[in-house]
Amino acid sequence: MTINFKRSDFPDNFEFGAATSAYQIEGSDFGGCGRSQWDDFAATPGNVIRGENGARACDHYHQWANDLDLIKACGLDSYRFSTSWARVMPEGRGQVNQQGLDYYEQLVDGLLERNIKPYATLYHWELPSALLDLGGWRNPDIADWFADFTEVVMQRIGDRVEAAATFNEPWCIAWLSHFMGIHAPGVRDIRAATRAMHHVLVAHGKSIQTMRGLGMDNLGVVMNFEYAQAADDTPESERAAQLYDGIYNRWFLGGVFKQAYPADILAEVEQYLPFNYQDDFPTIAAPVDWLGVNYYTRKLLTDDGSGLFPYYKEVTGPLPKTAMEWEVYPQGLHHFLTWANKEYTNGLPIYITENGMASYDDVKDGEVADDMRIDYLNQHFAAAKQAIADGSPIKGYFIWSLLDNYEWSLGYDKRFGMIHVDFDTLKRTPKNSYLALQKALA
Ligand code: IFM
Repeated sequence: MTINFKRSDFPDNFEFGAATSAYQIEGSDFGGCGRSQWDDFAATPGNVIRGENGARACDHYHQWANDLDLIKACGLDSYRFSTSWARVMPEGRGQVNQQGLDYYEQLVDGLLERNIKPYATLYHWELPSALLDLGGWRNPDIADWFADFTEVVMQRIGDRVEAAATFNEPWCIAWLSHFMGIHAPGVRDIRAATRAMHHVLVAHGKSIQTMRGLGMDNLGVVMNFEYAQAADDTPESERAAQLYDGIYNRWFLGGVFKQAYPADILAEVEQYLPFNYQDDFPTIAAPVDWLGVNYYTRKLLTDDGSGLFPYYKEVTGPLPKTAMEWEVYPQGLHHFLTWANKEYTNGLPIYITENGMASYDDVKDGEVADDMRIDYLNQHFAAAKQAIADGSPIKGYFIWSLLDNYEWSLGYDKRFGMIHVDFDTLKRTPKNSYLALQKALA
């Protein structure tokens, strides 16, 4: 099976890239990295499959040069990585681990030497445990702690990154982790979730202001989106889909681009927000230069019968599914790329900062035949191409992920990489999707 798009199908200077995150690949046991909420969450029985953690992960901390060579050999233009707060500031505040900064500096320089553009994301979920002790995302002071972390990192690498994002997926940081309890810190509490939904945006704004103060530009934020559809035509299911959409897709965009939270969600959660939360909107809406869109799937929703907000539950859909049990629905990507531009970003550059799929790949005779991934990428690149034709300023596409890696509470089984990683030997084997992309980009 082949990749059926070419560079010339996309505008000049369109960035073809791959993405990863620190905790999922680096190995948190190395280089003076501090403990993070994910180390503690994984050490608590029942949270993560087989109690797996990111202590070694892909050992990228030691194998980064080889991994960057693989990015180069694929013909990619850019690489999206994240910086671990716990690696750079093991206690979250105060003392800086110089080894951690040296590590990110050599990574950025290694990319530039290979003519690959570095796209940095400051936070992809490894909150230092010491800050969780202080309430983590529930504590309003976290916005200033995060601004300090931003300054420490960007004073070192800010002059050399092509672009920087504050957060990866505020919905996951707040809702998935503080309402659903599926990700660290595993809290299930509406007040905690609502406060986290607000504080993460204040932290975003302060981080943007900090980077501007350092003279940086090309700054953005990476949000995730899921296409929400009613499972049937009852008003209850329509309401379920609307509320899912509001929490997932409209809350964070609303804060950053409209200085307002969506009225339907606010009506339910305003009581949990901090007093005078509106005063934070000018900070939250500090101007950004681009939006990152992470997209994977759609969800079908219906009423959960609980009588409690958010009143919804998911229903299994009929479409083909990936190993995550996520339906393949490329129309959703086209929707978000056009809708976000029209309703929120009004012509600002948009990057697809994550898209890809998990499968149960294995190596047979040196080959990993991941046809479904090639097909998935063909369908989603076609959706992006259509969004460009429809007038959206889509500037690049980062495939999730470069390497098989730690899929959080699902451990190491769900393989998202274009490169297979044997988690015993750490051997890397480019899958057929990598080889097909290499050919298409040549
Ligand atoms: O692996 C994650 C990543 O950390 C954030 N976005 C979704 C990916 C797949 O679940």
